[in-house]
Amino acid sequence: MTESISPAGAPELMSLVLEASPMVFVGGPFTALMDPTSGVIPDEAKSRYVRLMDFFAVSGFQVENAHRREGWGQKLMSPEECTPLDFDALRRAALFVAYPGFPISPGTMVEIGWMSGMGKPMVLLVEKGQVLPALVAGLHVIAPVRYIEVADGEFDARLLRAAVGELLGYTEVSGRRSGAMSWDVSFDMLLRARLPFLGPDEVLSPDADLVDLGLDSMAMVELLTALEETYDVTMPEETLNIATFRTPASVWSALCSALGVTGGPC
Ligand code: 5HM
Repeated sequence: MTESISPAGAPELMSLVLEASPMVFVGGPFTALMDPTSGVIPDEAKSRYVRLMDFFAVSGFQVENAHRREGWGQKLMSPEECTPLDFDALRRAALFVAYPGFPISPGTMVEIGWMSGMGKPMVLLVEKGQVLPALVAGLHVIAPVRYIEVADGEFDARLLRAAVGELLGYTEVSGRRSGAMSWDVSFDMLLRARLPFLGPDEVLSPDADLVDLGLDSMAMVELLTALEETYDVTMPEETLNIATFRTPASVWSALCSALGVTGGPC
């Protein structure tokens, strides 16, 4: 007998899920992108940041970004306002992802310095052919940094996912973190972000009880939407029940069936 999933009735649990989600701060050039007449960041540049933020939001991260906070230039803050806000956000962030800027963004350099000083992970999206300042190019020797090449700011989602997975300790194929089952890093990220009672260093076993780990009905619906968006798939009606969401293995196998992958790890 299967119970259907309803998002209703769990708003307080929703805030628990949100609190448990890791936060990513998205940085990059600001001043140099502002139109000199209007003071606003043009749509093309804005859409790159939005795509990057959407990538993380769909993976279950909370996303902070100063460009959006400051209305893309329309609500520009003073240096005394934005500096402590950014510093505080980076202190809380699990991850910093930024375009160093091409040409280099002075503010982003400061943020990179703060983050590496705190020993926290970051991904830098470096324009193809760009030569980074020496202390940024050499940062990976002293801090957890991954560099990803981009073309006109466009990033490869697979590379970014793999870099984030490495930095935050998720694994592309299981074994190290996910027990005996092979699932990919997106799945790991999407699921973990919704398990408030699973510690960041704990192994996510394929037969773990997801409800015990904090997956409530609201989070199940969110997870379903995130899986469908990330894997570009529609989960069949018959899989939308509590049994599917009982363990990582059952969710993964429903996803594999929806993707049409059978006979071995998907
Ligand atoms: O120097 P530049 O403006 O490119 O610095 C960009 C970085 O500084 C962004 O990552 C953003 O987080 C921060 N910043 C901010 O928060 C920069 C400005 C500059 O006007 C701002 N708020 N107003």
